[in-house]
Amino acid sequence: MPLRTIDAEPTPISVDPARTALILIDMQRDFLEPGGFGETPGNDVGLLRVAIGPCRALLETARRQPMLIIHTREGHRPDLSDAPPAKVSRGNPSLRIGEQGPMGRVLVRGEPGHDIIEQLAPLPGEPVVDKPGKGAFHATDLHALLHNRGIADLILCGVTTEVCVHTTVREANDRGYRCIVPGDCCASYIPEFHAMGLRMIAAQGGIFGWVTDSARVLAAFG
Ligand code: TIU
Repeated sequence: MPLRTIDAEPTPISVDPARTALILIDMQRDFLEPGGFGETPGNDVGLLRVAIGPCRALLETARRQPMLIIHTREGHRPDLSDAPPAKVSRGNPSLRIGEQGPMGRVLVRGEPGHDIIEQLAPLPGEPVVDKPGKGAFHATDLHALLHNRGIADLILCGVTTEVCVHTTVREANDRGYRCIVPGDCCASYIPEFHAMGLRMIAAQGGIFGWVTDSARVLAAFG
């Protein structure tokens, strides 16, 4: 495939679409809609909705490319056997993981809150990786899926910037993938962490990867 050059910080980056994966991280009702896990510590979940439109634009463009598209979901088995007690017991949330909320049991697989929001619903053939942690590589088969398709570069979108997106970028960087993060396709409950999280990725000559935005990715694939 001809290479596509995406303008980015700290430098432009050229990618082969057939060796690139778009990974949409945890765009789930539990994080983006009221009554889910994201709201339980007192967060304003409305702050994350700005990422939906840009993610959708990238998803539609990626679907026209020979590009692997992967969706992830954070959540636990119904018996919570894969939920570390330290994760379940931390803080003073309005509902704990596994407790019943308006979208079913909080952060539990198979519950309505665990679903990906309808605007970004996976199509048949787009793998969905269920992950028990923040990073999408921890305790999942993501690395195998990428390796089997010869993927070298990742475009990472989703929520939240400094938690699951950042952890996944760090995991991917240590595994040798080049990570490209369109900042407007990510969002956080804590806006200054979003801004700093993006700066951390591109600092020091791109210590974890490249930062761009949806318009510059669309221009490269247009
Ligand atoms: N997906 C993800 O980022 N999980 C979190 O728990 N994020 C928070 O910011 N809480």
